[in-house]
Amino acid sequence: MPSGHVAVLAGGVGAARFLAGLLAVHEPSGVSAIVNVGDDFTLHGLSISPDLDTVTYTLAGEINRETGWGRAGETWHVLTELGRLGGQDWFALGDLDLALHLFRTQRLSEGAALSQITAEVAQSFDLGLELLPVSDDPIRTRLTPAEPADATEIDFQEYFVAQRHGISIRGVRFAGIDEARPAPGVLEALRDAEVVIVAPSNPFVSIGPVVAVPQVRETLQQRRDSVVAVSPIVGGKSIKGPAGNMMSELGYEPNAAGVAAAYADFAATLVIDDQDRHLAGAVAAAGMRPFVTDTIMADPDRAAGLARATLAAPTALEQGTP
Ligand code: FO1
Repeated sequence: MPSGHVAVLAGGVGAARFLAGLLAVHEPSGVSAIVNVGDDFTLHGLSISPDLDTVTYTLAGEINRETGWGRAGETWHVLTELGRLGGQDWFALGDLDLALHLFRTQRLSEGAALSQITAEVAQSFDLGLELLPVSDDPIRTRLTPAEPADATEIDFQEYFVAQRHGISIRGVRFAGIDEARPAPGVLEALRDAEVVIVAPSNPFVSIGPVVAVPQVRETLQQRRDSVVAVSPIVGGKSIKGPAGNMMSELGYEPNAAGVAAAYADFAATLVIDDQDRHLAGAVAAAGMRPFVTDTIMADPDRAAGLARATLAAPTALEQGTP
């Protein structure tokens, strides 16, 4: 199993659980997590970075385990009062969580970069790993509803939270992506890591914005053989969130073979679940080497097992072990 540096491309809940497993089997100082910022938005004048915060709270042991986002032991005084006033309470910001948004917003107004603020927050929670937003520049995921035919784009959180990802979509765009630069440390981590892992996150709206940042995809393509992805789709469904439906809507097969088609140009190996063993041939036909194991992270031990298997996958495949 690789003992050198590991870089992980990450979205929200699934990636956070995977990273927690990875830190149980690998030295935290040898891990760089490169996190999606396409879900970021501004509400109540506050800068909110849901995926960075989900990773932070999960690794700090402070995550709300039922929702997978927000703080454990949270209180909701501000949100309740906001609702009473007739304010915007559709996006649930708890009292403890609000403190982080106040801190981030204030530091941004002072001119600090998101990567700097993220490092300060990670340090305050004693996370141990290098936590990086993929970019300090604003990237905003925007989706076009499938209906009506003249529907205009909506913001990611409008789709995900306000509409409960209950509508079909026909397009995804990352506003700001052409001007976005990789945050300091991102390309270095991607070039220098012994292995790059694509965490089990939504290929289109979590990993999509990360690999769309200029130079990121190209950097991965140059070292494709040591890039390993974990399929977030098991048995034709996403473990959490809308990835399965979104794949069909965007013209991909809603299974591990569809994930392989989305990643094959920059990742050589795809870790798929035992339940999807029958798809190994289709994954290979889509251009990735399948590695079959248990990918369900129902508890910390299984998340650690998945991290260990993922790290070992490229070598195991080269040595011919299934
Ligand atoms: N997701 C929801 O479904 N409803 C919410 O009210 C909500 C609030 C929220 C607050 C802070 C935070 O960091 C995340 C929050 N999320 C909420 C999750 C978040 O919108 C999504 O999980 C991600 O953007 C998708 O990865």
